[in-house]
Amino acid sequence: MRLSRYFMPILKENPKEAEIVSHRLMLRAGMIRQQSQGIYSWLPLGKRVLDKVNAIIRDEQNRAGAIELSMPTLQSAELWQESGRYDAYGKEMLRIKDRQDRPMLYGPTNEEMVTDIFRSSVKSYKDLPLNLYHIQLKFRDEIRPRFGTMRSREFMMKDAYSFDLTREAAEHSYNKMFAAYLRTFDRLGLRAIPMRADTGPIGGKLSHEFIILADTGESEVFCHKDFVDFDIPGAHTDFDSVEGLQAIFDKWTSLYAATSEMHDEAAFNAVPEGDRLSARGIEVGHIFYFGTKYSEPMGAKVQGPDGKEHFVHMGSYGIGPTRLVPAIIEASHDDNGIIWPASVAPFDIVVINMKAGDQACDDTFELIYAALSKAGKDVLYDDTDDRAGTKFATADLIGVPVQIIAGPRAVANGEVEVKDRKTGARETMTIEAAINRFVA
Ligand code: P5A
Repeated sequence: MRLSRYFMPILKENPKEAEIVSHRLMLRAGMIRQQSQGIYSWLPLGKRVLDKVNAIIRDEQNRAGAIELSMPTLQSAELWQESGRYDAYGKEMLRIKDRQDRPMLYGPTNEEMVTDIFRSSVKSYKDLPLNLYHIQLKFRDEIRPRFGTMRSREFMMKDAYSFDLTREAAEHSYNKMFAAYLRTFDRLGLRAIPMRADTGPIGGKLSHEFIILADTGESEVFCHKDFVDFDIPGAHTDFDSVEGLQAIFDKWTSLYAATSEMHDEAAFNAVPEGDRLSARGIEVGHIFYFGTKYSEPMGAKVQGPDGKEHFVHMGSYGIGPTRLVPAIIEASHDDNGIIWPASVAPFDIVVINMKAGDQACDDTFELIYAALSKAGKDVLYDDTDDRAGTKFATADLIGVPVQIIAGPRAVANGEVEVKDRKTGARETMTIEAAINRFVA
């Protein structure tokens, strides 16, 4: 991508409305724009990061056996009347009428709709287990939307829904998502700790929130500090192994970890004082097992091996991609801007031509840009005629992991500088060596 032809509206000044660093940096880097309270456009740079986050989420959902579909944002009120949640959900639900005066709503979640899909076609235990997910916009008319896309009214969610014949089988489905979430957040460069959590309007008794420790987090959390160094399940985790996944779940729930709603002061005080971590955190995921809460009122049942009909046991599993992007920034930035983990960086490399218009510089950078792009790298080529200082500031602000920099003097020597955004380390090398480093 040539920066001269890209759309990346950088802000020079700190936006006054932004209270936390991630919101400030997302606005300054031209990643998002607020359209109305708690409703955002994702501009091209932000969209690239969001897509990379979603690709990792999708990859790990698929690995764990979940199947992707796509459900609409607008739902009929009827389904919610069946489950009994239409009235219970309250003011957070955006209620709409269509031209025939039929009550509709902008979905805050999809338990009812997916249960309707399930009951329309699954009739036998032989089709179970089943886990269906989508990555779709949601709307919750939050009383206090704030911190940009961290808590917005319209937001994206990956929501998965599992269906099983028995409670035991449903627990295995829960454990699959539990392990998949640990892997997902790790690949996003985050350490998320599963904590016992309140189930709120979704319901059920078994539930974990996945929390990233951060001073700007909205949740108050309490946990054993050893969680910070626990091992993440590997890429070869067997998601069909009931014992294997139970062992992962047991290990990751063996020590104290709870959000403030579930906090048990006495149990926390039993943790040795030096091991207690009482902190603030950002909830990036939340998983639930709620048994037959939706399947019973909505009549979602299958025939079991005993020939009888059984209401299916369900769970639901949410991750917030549009919250994860600012959460990653909260965890990874410095005074100059964002520092993206390579896995979600909007570009792999930014190449900075310090003197666009100078023939030798232009020729050299065209060559570097072509070679890296051909090798499959996502490259941002700063070919603008901005001052070098502006270019460096922009490159640092947008947080691309690697910068390749040169002006006329370096180019005359056949050299470029390679800068690591995270450490700030700079290395001078030949143009060929720089290309080979990232192509090999
Ligand atoms: C689980 C999947 C649910 O809605 N139903 C379907 C269940 N859970 S939840 O905890 O309410 O939300 C899941 C995740 O969505 C993100 N999230 C938000 N992100 C940005 N702004 C919001 N207002 C918002 N509300 C929820 C969070 O990551 C949450 O863990």
